[in-house]
Amino acid sequence: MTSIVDLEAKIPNNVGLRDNKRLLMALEKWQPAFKRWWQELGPSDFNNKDVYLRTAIGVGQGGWAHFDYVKMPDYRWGIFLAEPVPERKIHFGDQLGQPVWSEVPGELRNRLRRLIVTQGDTEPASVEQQRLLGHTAPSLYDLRSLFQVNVEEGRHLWAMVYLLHTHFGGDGRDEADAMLERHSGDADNPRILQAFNYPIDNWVDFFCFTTFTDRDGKYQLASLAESGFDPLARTTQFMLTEEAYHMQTGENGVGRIARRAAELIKEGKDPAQEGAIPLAMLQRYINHWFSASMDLFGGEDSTNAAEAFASGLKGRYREGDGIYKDPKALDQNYSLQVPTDDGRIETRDIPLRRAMNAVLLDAYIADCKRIADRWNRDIDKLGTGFRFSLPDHKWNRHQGVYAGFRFAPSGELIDEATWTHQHTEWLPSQQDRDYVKSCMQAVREPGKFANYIAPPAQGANNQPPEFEYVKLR
Ligand code: BYC
Repeated sequence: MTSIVDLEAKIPNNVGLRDNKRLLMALEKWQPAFKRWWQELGPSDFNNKDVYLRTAIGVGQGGWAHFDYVKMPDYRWGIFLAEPVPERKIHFGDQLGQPVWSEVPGELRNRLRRLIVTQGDTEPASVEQQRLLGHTAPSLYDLRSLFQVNVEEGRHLWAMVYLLHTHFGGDGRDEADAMLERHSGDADNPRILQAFNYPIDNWVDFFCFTTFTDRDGKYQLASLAESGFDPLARTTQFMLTEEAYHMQTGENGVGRIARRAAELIKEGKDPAQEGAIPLAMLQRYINHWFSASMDLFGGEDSTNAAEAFASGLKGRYREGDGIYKDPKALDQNYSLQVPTDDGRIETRDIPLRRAMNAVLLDAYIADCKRIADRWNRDIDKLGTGFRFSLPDHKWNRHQGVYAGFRFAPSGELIDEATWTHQHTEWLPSQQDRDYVKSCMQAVREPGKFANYIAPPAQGANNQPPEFEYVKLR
């Protein structure tokens, strides 16, 4: 059973919108609000330029996307769900082996809606955070990457809005409207999760965000792709296809900034005198975004997470690959390091189900370590002697069991005075921010790059780096 892709429709889709007039009308009513939001809070000032963009046109392996020049407001934001798996069964939690649901079970309605709203809220949030970045892009190649990420985050919002409209009636429509009413950093009506309220006004933040925060997106989407609620599983599965490019943009971007600094060091120059980013400064940005992104996993000991797992809504990373011994996760414990009020760390065993956020976070941290290793291998070749490291998972946390305690990046519990004295060595200081801002000069000639970033190893869609990725004239 393969779905029919309708690319001619006002809203391209493979969910049979044409045959569901009520839903179609509701979504077509939401569409102008989305377009208004894009004009007002999406990328500023580049909406009349031709950008070489990838557009999702189906869900088949290999040929799912089309590349061409398009003006961003004309981007064809569509609704695409991965192909259904016939006879799919819930493969974890209390309802193991039961058929998956195509409609929302009444008793899970609130919990599911909350998960979908939280996921959906991050998508427009990130576009808002990045709206001014186009003005300082270090190359046309990078400008295109930014806009590619932005339009696809817009499509991911559509993916969640589709679920809300289809499965949650009037409440869902209200939630879809609210997605465009909360705004990143708004004092009265901010985005739900804190990492999405920090402004991203320079490219060092952008590349760290796409490395670490988009990677949280990968892990959250992957665990929702295990869901017993089949429409959510199929939607998030397809979102992951696009998400891979966002993370690559980040990993390559940080790697290219590091490589440029390393090249200058090898030439006997000081990156700080050349408008490039010193490696120790880059490390502080990495520290900030890695720790802020760990907070997005929620508390390590969480009854919400236990219930989401037990009810079959949210599984573990790659649960469906059968890599966990017990798909019910019963009768097992997770050893959690917990700080005590008298200044010690003790190991406490908690039921595995309550540790589902921590289990997902562990997989995320291992992935981030592989990325840092790749950056290190690259700069090692230039002989800088510098090594990036990731701070301990307890460091600088504002959610979960470590919030409210002070740790050194090594994971050692420290007192407030030590933190006050040393935190500017660990996190970007105002001086760092001013310096990074001073490096953000726009470069708009095809094939040229700002002095703080090396060219990419290859261009987008097999085009060369000097391709005219955005037509600015
Ligand atoms: N900030 O039981 P707890 C992406 C709240 S990124 C503020 O410890 P739970 C993307 C929590 O809501 C991926 N509040 O954790 C990336 C709860 O409130 P209530 C986004 C927080 O609920 C880049 C209370 O604290 N997707 O896609 O198990 C660009 C206790 O919570 C935070 C998702 O997040 C926080 N950081 O887990 C574009 C997936 N953490 O109920 C896109 C959907 C916790 O007591 N969301 N709280 O009022 C979820 O699975 C869960 O909501 C969370 C939290 C993992 C976020």
